[in-house]
Amino acid sequence: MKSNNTALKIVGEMNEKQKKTISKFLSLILRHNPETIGLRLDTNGWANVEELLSKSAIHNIPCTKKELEEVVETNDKQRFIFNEDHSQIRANQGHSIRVDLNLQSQTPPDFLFHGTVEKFMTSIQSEGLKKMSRQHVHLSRDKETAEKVGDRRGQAIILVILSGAMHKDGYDFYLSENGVWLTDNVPVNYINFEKFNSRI
Ligand code: HQG
Repeated sequence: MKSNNTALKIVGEMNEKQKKTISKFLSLILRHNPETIGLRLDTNGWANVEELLSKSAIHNIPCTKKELEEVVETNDKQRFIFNEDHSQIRANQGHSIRVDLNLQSQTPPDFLFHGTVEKFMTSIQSEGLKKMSRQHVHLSRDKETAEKVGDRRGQAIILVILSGAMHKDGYDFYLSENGVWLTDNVPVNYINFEKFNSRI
């Protein structure tokens, strides 16, 4: 009987590894390369859910609608969102392809944080933060998130961004559905390098 229960569990629930695989695949398709599976996003970044699922299955990433719902709902960073009737899905931020997320300019907190690593510092100190391959520079309200972002690449260096001053000087800031602050670029004079410089 025990083995039956286990089997049922495997059929009924996804484990963390399966969810991560699908989440990474969705990031690839919905932020960077929809053409990998022959999918087209509309100008606002939306994909048709049925088409996404059928094309994913053809490309060996089988996923049911229920599993997709579970991945979206439980995603640690709430990376994806459905439209009202769940017939469409898109990424909340992080795109490298050009999409219009209809984000409204907002007043940011006085300070925001950016996590990076030492190897980029010479360049950041001379040209500021650039969006690189994405559509925006990504900033966070809290230090911990910036630390996690930096740690993806090694030992995180946390930069404090004078977002309030930037905004007063006319720079636009946007807040994604999942709480990431976005802006086009951060010139050097709005970055506090004090902590970094005191180490060298
Ligand atoms: C650096 C993940 C040299 C910048 C994360 C960063 C985040 C420069 C890298 C989200 C530079 C770009 C975004 C300059 C910036 N010279 N390097 N002038 N300006 N850089 O991945 O902020 O899991 O595009 O410091 O958690 O690291 O995908 O940006 O190190 O939220 O949802 O160039 O991606 O979220 O890297 O990460 P990225 P990011 P997901």
